[in-house]
Amino acid sequence: MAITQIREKSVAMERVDVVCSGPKDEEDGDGGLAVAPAKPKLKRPPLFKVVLLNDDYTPMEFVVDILERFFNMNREKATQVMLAVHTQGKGVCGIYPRDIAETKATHVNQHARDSGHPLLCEVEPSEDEE
Ligand code: TYC
Repeated sequence: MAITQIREKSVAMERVDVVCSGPKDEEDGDGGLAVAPAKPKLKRPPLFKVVLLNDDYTPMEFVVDILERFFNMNREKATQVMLAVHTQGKGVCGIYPRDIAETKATHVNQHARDSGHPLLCEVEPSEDEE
């Protein structure tokens, strides 16, 4: 006999799919209904790149300090990324969910402005998210 999903029902805080499993006379205490836990519908959040743009005026040392401070890089990694941005025009500092990416970029831009440098940090969708 075909199993027909008829509705969903909450049991002890857990969402369950309720399916009809047979004729009424096969009573099993569930009124002819078999219950199975619903598959958790979890999705990873879309990810965003935090990108640093090159300019002619921000000191290299300031950019290295930014990468250490806001992106938890060690000095060697921060220097590599700074030089990549310097030579290629832009570079990725990290990849995060949208809110974290936006907050990091805002903090970097605010710190640069407070320090009198034109450094620009932007957020863009990560490859697979576009
Ligand atoms: N081009 C800058 C200089 O020569 C250094 C620099 C690197 C600036 C990376 C910004 O995102 C940047 N002083």
